[in-house]
Amino acid sequence: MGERLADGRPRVPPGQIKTDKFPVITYGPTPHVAHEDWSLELAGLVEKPVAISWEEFARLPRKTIRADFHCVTTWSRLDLLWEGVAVAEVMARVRPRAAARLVLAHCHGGYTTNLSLDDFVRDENLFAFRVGGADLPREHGGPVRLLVPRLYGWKSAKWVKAIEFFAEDRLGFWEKYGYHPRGDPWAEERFG
Ligand SMILES: Nc1nc2c(c(=O)[nH]1)N[C@H]1C(S)=C(S)[C@@H](COP(=O)(O)O)O[C@H]1N2
Ligand SMILES: [Mo]
Repeated sequence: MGERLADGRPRVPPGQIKTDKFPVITYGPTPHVAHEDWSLELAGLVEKPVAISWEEFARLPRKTIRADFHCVTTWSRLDLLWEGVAVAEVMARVRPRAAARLVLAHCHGGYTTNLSLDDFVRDENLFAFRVGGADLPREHGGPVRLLVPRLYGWKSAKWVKAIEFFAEDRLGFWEKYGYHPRGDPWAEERFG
């Protein structure tokens, strides 16, 4: 009876409970990042590092997606409407070296999370700056956060400021504390 996704996966992953709220889950204080102080750096194993200022970023083509958000603490918020710049659009501005296999997303405040290159470049992924028709609230990662709806919420790095490309495995903040390196909600990859 539960709703299913196009590929047959249950819409709500195992062990998750639907909520109508959008809880805030942040480790540590909420950083203040003004738009004019925000930029996105693409660095590490790339042919040429780049930094995209807010001004440039705001002129890139935008995309809106409807997505469900699954936190490993077992809440799932369905049907959030996000607006941002597709990861693919940002990736058109940088050439990772052939050896690059994964990225580490770096955030204001020091949080990090790792993603395989394949998980990072998924079609639906955004550098999001609006949610539910309004500017992304600061507590939800404004001015800009990464959105990776296919994986648990801890991969959706708030106040993202840099993407660093690597050849060998690197672990982010929660992954070092024992969270699963990938975090697929349908495989219940909660802990590593
Ligand atoms: N910079 C940063 N990003 C973060 C976190 C954090 O503590 N700091 N928490 C993660 C976790 S565990 C989750 S579930 C989601 C929660 O996003 P929300 O607060 O917008 O619901 O953000 C993720 N991104
Ligand atoms: Mo989370």
